[in-house]
Amino acid sequence: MTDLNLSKGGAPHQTAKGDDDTMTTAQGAPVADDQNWLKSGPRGPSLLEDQIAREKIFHFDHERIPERVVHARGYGVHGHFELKEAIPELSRAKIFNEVGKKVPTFTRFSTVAGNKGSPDLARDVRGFATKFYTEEGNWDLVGNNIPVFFIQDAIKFPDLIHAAKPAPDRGFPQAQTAHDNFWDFISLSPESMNMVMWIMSDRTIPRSFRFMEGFGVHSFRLVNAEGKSHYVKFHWKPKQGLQSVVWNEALKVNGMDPDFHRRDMWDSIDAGDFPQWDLGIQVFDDEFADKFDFDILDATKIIPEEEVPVRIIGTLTLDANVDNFFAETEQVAFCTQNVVPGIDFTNDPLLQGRNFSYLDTQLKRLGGPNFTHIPINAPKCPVRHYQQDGHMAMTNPKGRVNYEPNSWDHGEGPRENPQKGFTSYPEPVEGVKERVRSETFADHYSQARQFYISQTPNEQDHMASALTFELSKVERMDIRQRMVGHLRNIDEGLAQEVADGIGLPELPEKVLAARKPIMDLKESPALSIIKNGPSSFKGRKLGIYIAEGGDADLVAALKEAAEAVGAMVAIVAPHVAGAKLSDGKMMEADEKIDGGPSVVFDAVALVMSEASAKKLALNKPSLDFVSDAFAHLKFIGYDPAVKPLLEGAGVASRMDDGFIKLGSKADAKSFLKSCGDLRFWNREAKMNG
Ligand code: HDE
Repeated sequence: MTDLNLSKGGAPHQTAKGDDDTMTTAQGAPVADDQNWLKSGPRGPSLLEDQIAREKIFHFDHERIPERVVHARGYGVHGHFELKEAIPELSRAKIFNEVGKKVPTFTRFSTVAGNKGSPDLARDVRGFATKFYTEEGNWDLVGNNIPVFFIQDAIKFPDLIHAAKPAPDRGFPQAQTAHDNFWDFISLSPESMNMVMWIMSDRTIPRSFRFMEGFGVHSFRLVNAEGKSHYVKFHWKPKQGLQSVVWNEALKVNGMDPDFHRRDMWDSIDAGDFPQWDLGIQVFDDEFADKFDFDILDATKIIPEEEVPVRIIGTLTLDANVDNFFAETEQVAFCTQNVVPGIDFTNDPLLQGRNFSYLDTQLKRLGGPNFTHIPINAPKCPVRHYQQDGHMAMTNPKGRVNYEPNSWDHGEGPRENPQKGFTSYPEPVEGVKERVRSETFADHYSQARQFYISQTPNEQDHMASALTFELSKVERMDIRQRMVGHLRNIDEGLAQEVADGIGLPELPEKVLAARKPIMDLKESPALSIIKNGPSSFKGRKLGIYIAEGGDADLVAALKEAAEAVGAMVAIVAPHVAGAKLSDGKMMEADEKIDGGPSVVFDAVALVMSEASAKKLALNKPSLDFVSDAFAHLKFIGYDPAVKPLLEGAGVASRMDDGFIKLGSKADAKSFLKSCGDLRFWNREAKMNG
């Protein structure tokens, strides 16, 4: 039964049951017919008079607002921050001093380069911006999933972004850096070399937003009640552990499910599996800053965690999806200048420029100065001031006084409060007015090398492949050569591998370094993803490919074992209606094989009869399911009956310890345990060799 009523002319009519569900115009007038424009007779011309249709179309015509100039594609989630350890000795901010109090938050994850409709798994930096609605006003920590940045001075940001985005003449490529303009700019900007190592690593192809770290990037200040300041770098550590995909998988995911990351976030929150991050701080003082090898104001440098440990002080839990994507995710306006008393800026020239840019861009994007009235941006503490009017003013100030000092409302109206109010840290400042880059920013290669040597061999291979892939898309030989010339300052082995990969007959000259690189910085294990993975399959997704005659007990055991470790399960079958298993019962599928490829799962299991496996060995999506899972180093659980499918996919003779035989339902548990390693990395060298 449908509740669809068709009128004489065939137009549908679903009528209201009462007042509560009566449709109205934006002015609140009840609407009698939402299917037909007012006409002069049934076949007559439409009448301009129809105020209801005109209002509806007018609003539709203006539905889009300018997309963000960078970070256009993003996904927002509500949550809360809970302080675990108070730090009054460091900061007077209440958010850092009331242990156990839950401060509401809104976090938006994003890619940087692509347009709003670009695929989620583009190789790109991810934004990780959090708005804390504290009782002392909003604090925005607008960070990335990479702790360093491309450039040292904000004045270069438009150039960087122009070079990364589609070329102005042809309007492509979309959401990728594998093109001449990007590498031209990068190869002419030695300061970006540390960031280049990070973006060519698997950090830029995360498996999920849930499995990424976040970083405030800049050195900020924490200031305590006595006015004493410490420097701080903010870190988000995912409790879920780190995980990325492999490049070939990313390419396929983008085709199969361009919404992969947002869907993953939505699904896990919807399922009650709330991702969490610990907030960590690296705290240091001027004495450390003076003796550190690099300038702490230079955003192209990290402070290794092994040198200044990350102290965990609280936890962010993301526990609610948005009600409305536009109202919340699209309209949220982060501004780096939003800080609360007890948190302050430093002179990092990138941060200083950002403090101008974010406020400025919101004016264009949201259309006026009152974007703080939009619910997602409005502080959740009292707001009192004499700012007024402007486009879309949503508050309704009363009375005759709109200035201060005044004689009307003393004792009631807002007045400055030297004790509670924000005071800037009185850092002494003097100097010659000049456009200059500090000499202390001149080291461009040392930390790039440190990042590279801190990776596992698999990760190093991925970096060489990524550089080779990207530079192979660069048409100009001089740009390719220049890049390899930079790599020689980082690691000769890497430079050689890339040079071979792109077919350079000989290694180009090293690019002249502004300062001699430090070649013996210690490895920092914290920089590797694989060294910081999870120890279980919790929060990951198992795809079970079933077909006619599959062992029903085994499927049930796999589901149970996966759920026991906190993993999600999806049943994939040749038809979405499912398959009849060995118990004669029909098991419904979540996905038809064409829409449920192995690339969207972290591990797969194959459960079907030999006859089904033979049949499916002729089916391309089924073969891809297996051969991709193999190529992407996934753990593959298999019922021995599926041999014909393994043979068809060309993996039967290449089976390794990443294949786990599911001889009986008892094997399900140990399979899920193995899956906790996420990928069978040993396979990779054999694949390439
Ligand atoms: Fe941004 N950046 N940025 N950025 N950025 C924007 O602000 C800018 C930088 C970051 O989910 C814009 O509201 C300049 C570093 C995130 O809404 C814009 C410079 C880091 C987001 C802007 C930087 C970031 C943005 C575009 C160089 C990591 C998305 C729309 C000085 C620490 C926030 C908007 C969201 C967005 C400017 C560099 C992170 C134009 C000038 C470094 C996560 O204002």
